[in-house]
Amino acid sequence: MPPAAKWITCYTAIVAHSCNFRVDDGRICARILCRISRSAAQPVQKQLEIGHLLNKPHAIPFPCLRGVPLCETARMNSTAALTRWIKLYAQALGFELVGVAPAQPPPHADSFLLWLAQGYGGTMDYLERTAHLRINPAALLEGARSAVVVGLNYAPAELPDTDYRIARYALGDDYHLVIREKLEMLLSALQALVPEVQGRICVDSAPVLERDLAMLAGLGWYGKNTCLINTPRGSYFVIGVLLLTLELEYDTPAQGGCGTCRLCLDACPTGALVAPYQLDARKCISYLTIELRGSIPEEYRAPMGKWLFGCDICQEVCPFNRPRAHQPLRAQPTTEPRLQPRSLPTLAEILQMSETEFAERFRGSAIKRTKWRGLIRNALIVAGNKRDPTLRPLIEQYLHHDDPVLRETAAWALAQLELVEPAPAEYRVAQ
Ligand code: B12
Ligand code: SF4
Ligand code: SF4
Repeated sequence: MPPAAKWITCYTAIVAHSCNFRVDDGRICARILCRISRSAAQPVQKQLEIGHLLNKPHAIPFPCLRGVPLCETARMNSTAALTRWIKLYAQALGFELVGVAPAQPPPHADSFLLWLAQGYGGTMDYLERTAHLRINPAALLEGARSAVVVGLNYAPAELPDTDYRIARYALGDDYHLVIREKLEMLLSALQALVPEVQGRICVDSAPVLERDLAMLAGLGWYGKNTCLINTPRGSYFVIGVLLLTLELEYDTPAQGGCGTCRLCLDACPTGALVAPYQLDARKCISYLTIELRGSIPEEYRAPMGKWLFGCDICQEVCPFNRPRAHQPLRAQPTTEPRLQPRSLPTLAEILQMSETEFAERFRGSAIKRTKWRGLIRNALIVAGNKRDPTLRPLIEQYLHHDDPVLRETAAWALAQLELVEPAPAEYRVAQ
C-alpha cells in the first residue's frame, strides 16, 4: 500500500501567491491547486492537473513557481527533485548562484586555524571564539546534512560620484538583511513541502566558513586575493548559507585558478596580501575601516587614500571582474532592487553629521557596522589625504572632541593639510 498522500500549503511570498502541493512518498506535485491573486481584491482560482503539464513540458503556467518546471521534477526521485526545486526556487528569489554541499567540516579548516594562530585576524576575536563551530557546520544545526549556498551579485551599474570611496557591497541595503529575508522565504516554502525539515540560515550571523562551503558547492574557487571567484561572473557576489537536515544531491567543488597572475598582490596599497591566499587582516583597509574600533595605525592612513568604508582594489584589478566578449556576465550590474546604490552624502556632510543623523541616514545599510565614531574617524583620514583646505574647519571641530581617537585622527588630518607635497595620486587623476 503506498503511504497516504497529504496536502500541504506553501506561501510563496515572492509573488504573493499560494499553492498546495501534494507530497507522496518519493514524488511531489501529482496535482497542484494554484490560487493566483494578482490583486488582493480579485483572487483567481485555478486547478491544474499534472498530467496536463506532462504533455506540455514547456508550458508551465505557474506564476507562483516561476521557472520551476514541476512537470520535470515530478518525474524524478525526491532527492533529485527537491534539490532541483530548491535551486530553481533560489534562482526565482534572485540568487544568481546556488549550489549544494555536504554539511561537513570545510576543507580549509586547518588553514583557517593557522591563520588565527598567526594573529592575522587582529581584533576580530569572534572568529577565534567560534572557531570550533566554523570548522564543523553540523554543530550549528543538529542533524545537518546539507548546505545550500547562494551567491548574490552586488556590482553596481556605475560607481557613485562621491569624493571618497565605499566598497561596492555596501552601496545599497545591508546584504545580510536581503539574503536572510530571501533564505527565510526559501526555508518556509521548503518546510511546506517537507514539514519535518529543519534549517538554519547563516549570513555572517552564524559562524560558518562561508567561502569554503561555497567553494564545495561549486560557486567559485579561491583567488590569490582570498575572494571566491566564479569564472563566468567574477567575485562581486556575497554569500549566504542555509543548513538543512535534508539529504540533497551535492555539486562538485568549483575548479579554477589564477595561474601566474598576481595583480592583486601587487596592487594592494597596504601589503595586506602577504602571500597568495594569505590576507593579514590587520593591514587590510576593509578591516581597518570597518572592524577596527580604535585608532588606525598611522602607516596605513596615507595608503587608505579615498577609501572611507571597505576596499575593492584587489577585486578591481582582477581580470575575472572585467567583462569579455566570451564572458559578458562579469561585473554585470545587480538586478536586486535593494542592492542598488543609495544616495550618499559628501565628505563635508559626513564630517558634519550628528550621531542621530548617522543612524537615520544609514539605517538598513552595512555602513552602520562601523558606527558613527568609526565613520568620522575614517572621514578625517580621507579628508587628510585629500588635502583640501576648505575642509579645515570641519576637521578642527574634532580637535577637542571627547573621543581621544577622533582628537588624535583630527590632529593627524590637519597635519596632512600642512604638507607641501601634492595630494596622493588618486586625488589628482580623475577616476
Ligand atoms: C572576517 C572577514 C573579513 C575580514 C578578513 C578577510 C579574509 N580574507 O578572511 C576582512 C574585514 C578583512 C574582510 C574583508 C572583505 N570581505 Co569579508 N568576511 C569575513 C568573514 C566574516 C569571515 C572570513 C574568514 O573566516 N576569514 C578567515 C580566513 C582564514 O579565511 P580566508 O581568507 O577565506 O582564507 C581561506 C583561504 O585563504 C583558503 N586557503 C588557505 N590557503 C590556501 C591555499 C590555496 C592554494 C587555496 C586555493 C586556498 C587557501 O583557506 C582559508 C580558510 O578558509 C566572511 C563571512 C564568513 N562567515 O565566512 C566574510 C566574507 C569572506 N567577506 C566578504 C567580502 C565581500 C569582503 C570584502 C570584499 C568587503 C570589502 N569590499 O571591503 C573584503 C575582501 C577582502 C579580501 N581580499 O578578502 C564575502 C566574500 C565574498 C566572496 N565572493 O569571496 C564574505 C564571504 C561575506 C559574505 N557573506 O559574502 N572580511
Ligand atoms: S581589500 Fe584592499 S587593503 Fe584589503 S587586501 Fe584587498 S586591496 Fe588590500
Ligand atoms: S588579480 Fe589575478 S591573482 Fe589576484 S585573484 Fe584575480 S586572477 Fe587571481
